[in-house]
Amino acid sequence: MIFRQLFDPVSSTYTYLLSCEQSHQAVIIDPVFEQHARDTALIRELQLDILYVLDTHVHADHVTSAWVLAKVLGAEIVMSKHAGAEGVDVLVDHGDVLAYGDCSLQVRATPGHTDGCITYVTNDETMAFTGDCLMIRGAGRTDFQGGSAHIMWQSIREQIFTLPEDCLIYPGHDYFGRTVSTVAEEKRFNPRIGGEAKEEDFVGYMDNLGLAHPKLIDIAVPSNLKCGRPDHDALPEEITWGPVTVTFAGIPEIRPDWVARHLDQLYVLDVRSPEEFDGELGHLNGAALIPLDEVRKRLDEIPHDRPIVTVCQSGKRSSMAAEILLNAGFEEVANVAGGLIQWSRLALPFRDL
Ligand SMILES: N[C@@H](CCC(=O)N[C@@H](CS)C(=O)NCC(=O)O)C(=O)O
Ligand SMILES: [Fe+2]
Repeated sequence: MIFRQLFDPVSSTYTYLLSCEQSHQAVIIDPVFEQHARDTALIRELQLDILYVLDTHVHADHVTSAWVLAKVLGAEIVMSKHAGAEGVDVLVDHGDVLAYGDCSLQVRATPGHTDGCITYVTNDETMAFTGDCLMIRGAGRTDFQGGSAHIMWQSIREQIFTLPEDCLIYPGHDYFGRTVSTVAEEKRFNPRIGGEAKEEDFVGYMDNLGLAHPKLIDIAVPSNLKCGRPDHDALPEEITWGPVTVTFAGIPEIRPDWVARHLDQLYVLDVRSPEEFDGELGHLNGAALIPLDEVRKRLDEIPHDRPIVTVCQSGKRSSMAAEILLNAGFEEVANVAGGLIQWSRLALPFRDL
């Protein structure tokens, strides 16, 4: 299985990407709105076909990107039928199974943090995505959204602690940088429900957490009850001047064949050395040469009236140049993916025929 754990540092949320190795059919669990571009870049680079976007519950602290991802990737939104959300494509309940290629996730109802909380368990029972039910050495709060410490006690004891001892626990959040635990570890060391804890110990602990409400609760809950669907169905703004995609590394890249057809409307910045510029690989018609080492001090030579595409031998130095230009305030900038090596491989023209 292909597996990635992603993090949103603002809300301390973990997002999980799970995919079947053979078919590349995949699911994403608990994606965060502000991270949708990062997540789609990774999904594109790993060539995953997202079938389902899953939210473990209606979050109170951040807005989900479920609606955006479902729209952009053509996936279906999945939530518990007890969550009360509208716009859900697949309403699931305890015992349901969601398959992606040769892999599947079993739905376990684990209410307590909210009524509609789900724990997703992989078919081999090696991983459990517990959302805000059992967390690493903690548990999701139970003081709003229909929460109940008594119900959470039951959920954890009956649905999570009954999993194999070495089953990995992947929570919805961690506020201290911890990434993963196991059933055995939490049974032993969880300070709220581990060891000899009895129900009244757990409930007493949970009822006295004394946490302030999440800062975004008044925005997040109404929005998540619509699966993060924005007003007027506004999709996130896209780059419109050319076919630019931002990579998982955060670099705006542009398709070289489009660049070849639009050379006269672009400022082509070649950042190799003068020797390479006049060397074997050649250079693009009309390209300006500023070696990468000099870009920072020669910014005033670069025009602001048209998009800039940066180019070098393999697209590495030019991606650094693109970053320098973006940081310097140039807005329409992209790196020519694969550089002149790829340009040459594609037999794109170097000069007017
Ligand atoms: N300070 C955070 C609070 C986040 C919060 O309350 N998180 C919930 C999950 S939605 C929780 O259960 N936290 C458990 C804990 O902090 O121990 C915020 O303002 O967003
Ligand atoms: Fe939550």
